Amino acid sequence: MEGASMQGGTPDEEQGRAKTFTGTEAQATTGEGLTSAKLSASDVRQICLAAGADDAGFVEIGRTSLSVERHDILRAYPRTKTLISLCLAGNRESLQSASLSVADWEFARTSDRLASVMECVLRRLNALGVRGVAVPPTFPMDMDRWPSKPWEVSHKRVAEEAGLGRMGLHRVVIHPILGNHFLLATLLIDAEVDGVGQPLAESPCIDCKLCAAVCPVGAIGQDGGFDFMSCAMHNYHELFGGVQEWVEAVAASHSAKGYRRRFGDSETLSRWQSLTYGHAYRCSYCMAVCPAGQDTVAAYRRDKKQYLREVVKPLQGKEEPVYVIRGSSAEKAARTNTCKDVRFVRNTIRPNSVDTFLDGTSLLFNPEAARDVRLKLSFEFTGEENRLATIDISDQRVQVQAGKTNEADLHVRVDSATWIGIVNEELSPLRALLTGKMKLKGNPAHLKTFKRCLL
Ligand code: B12
Repeated sequence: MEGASMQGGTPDEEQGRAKTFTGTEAQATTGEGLTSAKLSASDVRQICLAAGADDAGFVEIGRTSLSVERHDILRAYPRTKTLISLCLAGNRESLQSASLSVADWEFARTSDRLASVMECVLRRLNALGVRGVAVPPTFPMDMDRWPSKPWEVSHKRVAEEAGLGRMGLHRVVIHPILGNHFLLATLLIDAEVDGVGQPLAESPCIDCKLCAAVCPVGAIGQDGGFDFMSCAMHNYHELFGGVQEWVEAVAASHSAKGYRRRFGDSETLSRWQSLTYGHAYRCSYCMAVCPAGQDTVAAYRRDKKQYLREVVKPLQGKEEPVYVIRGSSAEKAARTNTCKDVRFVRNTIRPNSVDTFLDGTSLLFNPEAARDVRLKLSFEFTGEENRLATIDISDQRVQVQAGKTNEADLHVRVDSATWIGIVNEELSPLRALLTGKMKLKGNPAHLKTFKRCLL
């Protein structure tokens, strides 16, 4: 198919080939959608910029690198042919502020503005006969899918594929000009776009490692690893990282005094505020300090000491609670900064099936607890989910593989629902053994060791 411009361009082609619409012609087609025509990337980009976006890029639905996303994208909008990645900058200085309320308010306002941009772009495309949907920038997500990934589309992946930027060491997307102080969103539309983007050849990350240095829970590895749990437990403390624990603690408290032993007044009020005024992140320091991108890097390079003094030190020196799981690498990192008040939380990301248990094991693995552990477990799950799996722990790493092995330290044959009950501490392993729901070959103490290696 040939490309076509919305501003006139080539005349109509023979049936089945690309058709060119002027605004007026296209308006007449709004009900049906403009599924057989290609839009010009520069025209759609102009629409996005006019609607207020700072940049926009396009990816076709068939892109191989989107294969992990495709099922969810098509679930959200089955007629998707193109993904439009939109990026909207927040006010950099607000996002760098050591005041959580200033930074959080900026995130909330930027997210609202982004929603308006998406609405505006969709309306203009609708007028041209193009239909589509807007995927929320942040929340709401589809919590019915919890504990599997609840977000519909990974805006970072789409932005990278559209050529808007690349994820830096901190896994936040950096735009070569705007830096990283922006939010992303994705529109799914039913028309093809002529001139899709391609990933940038070079990363705008300047490898300064300030993001790793400022992270209060050590979630950003110097080698590019990212510790999802450490970040989520602290940063998302008022969100899915901590809300379940809070509700369960309220339910388990026998008195106001008992509740107050767990939660300070400021923590209760912080939750009220987050529930009332929109979710509050507890941290975005990695994004705050990132000097990459043409708009910011000059100031950093001009005077690194001043940049550190003005942008990095206020965040490192801020006295605040930092939420960590006891015995985790996050606790170890948080304790290196005496300005931070280490507060303990429990992991409440609980698997609800063998599949989510196996998928989640690497995220919930605690390398700190796995020092000196070398253990291979072979699982045969029976009942509702029939699965074979091998979990191998060595050198403070975990590997989960499909299939059994004869060389395991412990062989576990267990009813799948019973296993999930055991993992979530709702069923006793002893009872499972006595009732024959679980059978072990090898030293049963290995089960305890394995459990200890998970957060
Ligand atoms: C999940 C999520 C988080 C998680 C995980 C972060 C991450 N690195 O993926 C947590 C809670 C830690 C988080 C924190 C933050 N986030 Co966030 N987050 C998302 C979300 C919903 C999806 C991210 C994603 O695509 N992950 C998957 C892949 C692509 O990323 P990854 O780095 O390779 O994956 C890691 C984890 O996600 C995890 N993981 C991978 N798959 C799965 C599956 C499941 C089930 C789980 C639980 C985890 C998990 O393991 C990976 C390696 O450790 C997006 C919104 C969206 N719908 O896209 C916003 C988004 C990425 N977040 C954003 C922001 C701004 C933040 C914060 C600064 C906090 C804040 N104020 O909002 C911090 C920054 C932390 C950081 N350094 O990444 C922005 C980033 C904008 C940009 N310029 O890139 C986004 C795009 C929201 C938006 N609309 O703009 N976030």
